[in-house]
Amino acid sequence: MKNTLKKLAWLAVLVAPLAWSHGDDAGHREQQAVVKEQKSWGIAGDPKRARTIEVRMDDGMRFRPDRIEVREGETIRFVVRNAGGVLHEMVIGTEEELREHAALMQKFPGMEHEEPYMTHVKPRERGAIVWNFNRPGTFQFACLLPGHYEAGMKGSLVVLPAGKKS
Ligand SMILES: [Cu+2]
Repeated sequence: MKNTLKKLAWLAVLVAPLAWSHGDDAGHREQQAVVKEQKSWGIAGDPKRARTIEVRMDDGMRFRPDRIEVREGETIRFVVRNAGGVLHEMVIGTEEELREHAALMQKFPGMEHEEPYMTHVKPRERGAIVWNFNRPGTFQFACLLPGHYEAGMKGSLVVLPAGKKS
C-alpha cells in the first residue's frame, strides 16, 4: 500500500510538468489563431507592407472620409484620429456583423472588445488598424459605442477585385 502511494506520488511529479507545458503550448497557439483569423472582410496585416490612409472621427458622429476604396490584396494602415471630446472607435466588418455588434453594445454598454480589425481612440489621440483586404466585396467601418452607430457613425469600405480597373 505504502509502495503504491509512493509510486503515485512520483507519477504526479512526472506528469505535472508535462501537463503544464502542454497547456502553455495550446494557449500560445490559440493566441496566434486569434491574431490572424481570416474574416470575410480580410485578415490582420503586416505593417511593413501597408499603405496609410488617414481617417478622422468627431463628435458629429462622422468619419472623414466616409467612403474608402482599396484593392484586393492591399494591406492598409488606418491612422485614426479622434478630433472629438469623447471616446470613439473604428471597427471594420460586414454591415450585418456591425449592425448586430452595435445592438449588443446598446444592451451591454460596458462590454469591452479588442480585435485586430478595430481601434478605440481617446479624445485628441490617434489609433491604428493594420488590415489585409484579401477578399473583394463591400464592407463597412463604424463606431460601435452605444448610440454612435445609430447616429450614423459609419462608412463604406469597398475592396475592388484584383486586376479590375476602378
Ligand atoms: Cu463614436
